[in-house]
Amino acid sequence: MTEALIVIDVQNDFCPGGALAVPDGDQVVAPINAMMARFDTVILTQDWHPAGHSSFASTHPGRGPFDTQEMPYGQQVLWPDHCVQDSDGAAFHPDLRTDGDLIIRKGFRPEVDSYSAFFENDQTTPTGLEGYLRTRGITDLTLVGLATDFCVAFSALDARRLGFSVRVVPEACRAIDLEGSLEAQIENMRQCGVEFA
Ligand code: VGL
Ligand code: ZN
Repeated sequence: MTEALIVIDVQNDFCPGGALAVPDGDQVVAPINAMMARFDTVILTQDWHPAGHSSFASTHPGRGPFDTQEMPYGQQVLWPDHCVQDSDGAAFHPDLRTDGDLIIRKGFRPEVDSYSAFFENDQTTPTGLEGYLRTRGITDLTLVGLATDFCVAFSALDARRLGFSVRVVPEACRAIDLEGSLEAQIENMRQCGVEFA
């Protein structure tokens, strides 16, 4: 009862054919569905951007996807338009089980991106997930989904900072891997006490 499974952003736009496709992103669906049966508490997150979001390269004239942009809150990678609210791309993968307890949407404020399920990229605005977990007595988190080196890693690192015990299951995650970001984030997570299994 003190454990939760957190399923990060298993949405069409992060799967093959999607706007920000993660290589083999759809391969996480079967292992995640199987894991869901073993947890009392299952939480899903959904990247949920308004059109013209500040994380979209198309919003910044002269900039392209995967460029880096200085924002008031720090460096931000610019992405292709993805997970636009109510679009097919923002929908969960059609084979993913979505009968979890809570769905957290994130990245809906036009001016701030949100990789983590806990805090927006300004690292101060909470999503409310911490309160949900604490009020239910949950202390141990298992994280799976997309992408390992962005939304999964940021969520895992915030969870450790907040004092949760955190496990990431590589078999049920896939990475974008921009300029070595996968290796760097795995090392980061290890140093912060994230377990892998
Ligand atoms: C993600 C980039 C932009 C993710 C979301 O889910 O990892 N990455 N938005
Ligand atoms: Zn996004």
